[in-house]
Amino acid sequence: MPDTVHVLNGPNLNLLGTREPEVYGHATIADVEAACRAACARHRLDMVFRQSNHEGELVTFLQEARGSRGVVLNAAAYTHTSVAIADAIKAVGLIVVEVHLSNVFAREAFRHHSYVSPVARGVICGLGIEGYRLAIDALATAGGRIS
Ligand code: CA2
Repeated sequence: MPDTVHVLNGPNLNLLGTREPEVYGHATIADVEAACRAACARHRLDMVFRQSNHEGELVTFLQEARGSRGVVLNAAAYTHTSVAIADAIKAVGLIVVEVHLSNVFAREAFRHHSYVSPVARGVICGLGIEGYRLAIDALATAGGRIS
């Protein structure tokens, strides 16, 4: 289990590649999964890749990531609203790398605040699908858990 990375995706990310390509690019969620799988394989890490449109389900996914190497989390809109997701990250005590495809700081003011960032090890935004790969590289080399 410590050799598994969980890649968790929040609401509407299942629609990637179908709308707003100027914001989110042309990659589909299947492309994101394939890129993550290749990155994990390079580091000989197993991967669990999940997407949900439901806040509580994302909380469950985080709880199920206990014991893993870490979590790459794009909580999508819940980033900006969810105390429950922040609490779950604290509760599981894992390394979480927060990822956003778009540069949230170049967008609307409501996207500038994240409930996830204060409980994340690091944050990557604005680099598109590449951000997921960078987050996996970071988890592959980051040692241990957050105590
Ligand atoms: O940039 C990101 O990755 C975001 O997490 C994406 C979220 C947004 O609420 C965050 O502020 C930033 C939105 C994901 C919605 O994805 C769509 C994909 C295709 C078409 C429409 C929405």
